[in-house]
Amino acid sequence: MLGEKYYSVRMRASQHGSHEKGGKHISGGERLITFSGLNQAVNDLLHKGLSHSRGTPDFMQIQFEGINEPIRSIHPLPVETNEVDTAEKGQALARELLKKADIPENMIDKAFLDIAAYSEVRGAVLFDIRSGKRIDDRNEKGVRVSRIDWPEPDFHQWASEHGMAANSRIKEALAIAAKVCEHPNIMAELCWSDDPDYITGYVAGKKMGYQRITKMKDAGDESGCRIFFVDGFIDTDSCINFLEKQPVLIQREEKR
Ligand code: PML
Ligand code: MG
Repeated sequence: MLGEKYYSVRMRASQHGSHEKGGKHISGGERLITFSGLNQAVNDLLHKGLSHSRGTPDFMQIQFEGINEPIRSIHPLPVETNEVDTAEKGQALARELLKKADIPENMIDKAFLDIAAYSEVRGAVLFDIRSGKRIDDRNEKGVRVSRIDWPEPDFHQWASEHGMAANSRIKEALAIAAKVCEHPNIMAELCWSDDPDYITGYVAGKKMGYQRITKMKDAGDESGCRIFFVDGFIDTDSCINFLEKQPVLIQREEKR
């Protein structure tokens, strides 16, 4: 499978003009696929951008490019679902989980204070747990985890083994979290959706895996969050390069 040529396909959609012209971000998506899958991938991404609860786009860009770099295969993280009935309890649990991932408590407080300011960022924010500052210089674009996919048959098999819904939202979030946690200097990820009708979020870390939290915000709220907590001695450019450029396919661990 990995001997074939692969293509990275990326989509972004916005409303009231392109992102560059100040349009509202509606949707984005990533695929990594062989030539025979391009047609389907482009159609899937078109559908994703056109049928979004954040609104109808009037700008969309879908592009693909051939990948020459070797593809790395990464296993999905173990998953747990934590049920909570209020956003306050969800946020409190997320803080506890970040503490377990060795993020200092004062840095967790600082990150949560800054979340409102980060909510306009389309991609992720790199948050340095030593200085308490954002260290990517990407402004409202943020860091976009790209060149990533989880081939459908393997994902479906994994989902049925784990009693999880086999939907593309969960697949994409798990794939991003697995790639992010693969980086040696990223200690944890905190994420919830900017879609008004999706309130489940997660904290992910190398040891704790992918910890879903069923309520991170109230329904109707269009502000999301994706923060990568990084160790301050990081080479920021090489970390961003890994997240954006290293091709990765997720593959479940075969049961023995
Ligand atoms: C998103 O939709 O942008 C992120 C969704 C994160 C949670 C997915 C899940 O595990 O249900
Ligand atoms: Mg979204």
